[in-house]
Amino acid sequence: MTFGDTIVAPTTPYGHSSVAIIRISGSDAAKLLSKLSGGRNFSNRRATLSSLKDLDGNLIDRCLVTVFLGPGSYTGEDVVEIYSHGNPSIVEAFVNTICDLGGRLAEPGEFTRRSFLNGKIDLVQAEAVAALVRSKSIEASRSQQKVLGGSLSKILAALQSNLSALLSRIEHQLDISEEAISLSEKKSLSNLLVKIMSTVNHLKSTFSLGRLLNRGATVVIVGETNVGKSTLLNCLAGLDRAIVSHIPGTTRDSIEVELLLGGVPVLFIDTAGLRATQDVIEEEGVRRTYRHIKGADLIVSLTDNPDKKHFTQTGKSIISVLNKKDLRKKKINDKSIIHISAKTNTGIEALKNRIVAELGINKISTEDTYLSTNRQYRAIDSCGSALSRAKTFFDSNVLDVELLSFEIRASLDAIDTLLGKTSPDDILNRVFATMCVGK
Ligand SMILES: Nc1nc2c(ncn2[C@@H]2O[C@H](COP(=O)(O)OP(=O)(O)OP(=O)(O)O)[C@@H](O)[C@H]2O)c(=O)[nH]1
Ligand SMILES: [Mg+2]
Repeated sequence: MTFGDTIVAPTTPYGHSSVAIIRISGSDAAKLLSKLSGGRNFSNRRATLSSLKDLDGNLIDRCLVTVFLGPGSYTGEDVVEIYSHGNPSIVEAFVNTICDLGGRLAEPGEFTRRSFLNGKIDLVQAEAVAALVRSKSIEASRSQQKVLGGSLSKILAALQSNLSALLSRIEHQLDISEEAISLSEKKSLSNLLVKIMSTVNHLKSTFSLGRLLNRGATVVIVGETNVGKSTLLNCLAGLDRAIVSHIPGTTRDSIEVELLLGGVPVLFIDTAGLRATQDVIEEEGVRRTYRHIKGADLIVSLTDNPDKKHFTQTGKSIISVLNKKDLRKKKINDKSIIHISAKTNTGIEALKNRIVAELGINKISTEDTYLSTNRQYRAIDSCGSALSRAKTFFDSNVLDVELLSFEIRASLDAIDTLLGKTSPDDILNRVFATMCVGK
């Protein structure tokens, strides 16, 4: 399949670098290269040093070029990659000349979109390409590599095959007669449905870890003024990020630092200390603290005195931490509280371990396959809902085979949407628009 026009875009970011890559894809890609190189022939998949010139015959760059003939290319069409010197003027001259010769500047994600439309990858693999480029840790990128390699597609294909087998057995019953369904067949169909439901439920449950790995988590440090929140943030970050002082109410604006814990980007937010105040700026700071608490995945509640109460809020995970251990001689035997000294860097590893456990980061394995986008989660959720409705038919006295068949079809449709087989254009646009130009 080809899309009529030939697209071009730099695939490397704008700026000065040792090498920049310009990618061309489409039926005219090889022809355009031939014009740039003065009619030279290029072998498939062989990097060739070549002098490439503009329409006036002026040299743009002497650089490597590789041709990937379709369908064995990224997009499935003829693709040319030019590895030029990494200078924006050179890149611009290439893109302009190629457009003058009949190419068109690619839209964001258009190369990957062509790959999808040519059946080289499905939609979950296309999403993995976008996530791979955005991932903030090697663990997250490994996990997306697995999906790009087809791990999620394989699970979905097995699910489709089991659902299709179930559907054909149900429709066979429809062909015979509704009353004719035997008890043993009913039981066998119900068992198969339950088995499929457990796969779907498991897949659905992977989203929380997939989201954590790919999007990260937010930890908010909360407590009264002067307990050492900013000192703790600096200690965790290993740098002098927030102002620390003995004056209560030092921090007003929230201060954020992102750290990688077990491959997960964790955003730590140091907040204004909680207290009643007449100072309007500090009051705004406290308001912001409560706003951050609302959006937090986890709260680190800090005090500096064992007699003071910890911050509590229902519906939020909270780790209680007692700071300034260096100032206390008496040992405190409360195991539910983590004792630290942010000033002397004591107990910080234990606190990090607790944060890792509380967020579930220690449950992440790059061997596992996770759902990682809202779109994937919603599709699997609607597949599971259709199957749950189907299950209620088995639980009733009279099995309505027609309605049962309708729900199984609905669950299959949800998987088709997930793989992009029946996804409307606006969904495709949303998936590919998140990518960079040149991807
Ligand atoms: N001895 C000791 N002092 C600490 C420790 N942690 C913080 N401090 C001191 O406590 C004071 C307050 O520290 P901050 O980190 O500014 O406290 P805060 O909770 O951010 O205070 P606000 O911004 O006012 O809400 C400073 O003088 C710190 O040096 C600790 O572990 N041991
Ligand atoms: Mg502070």
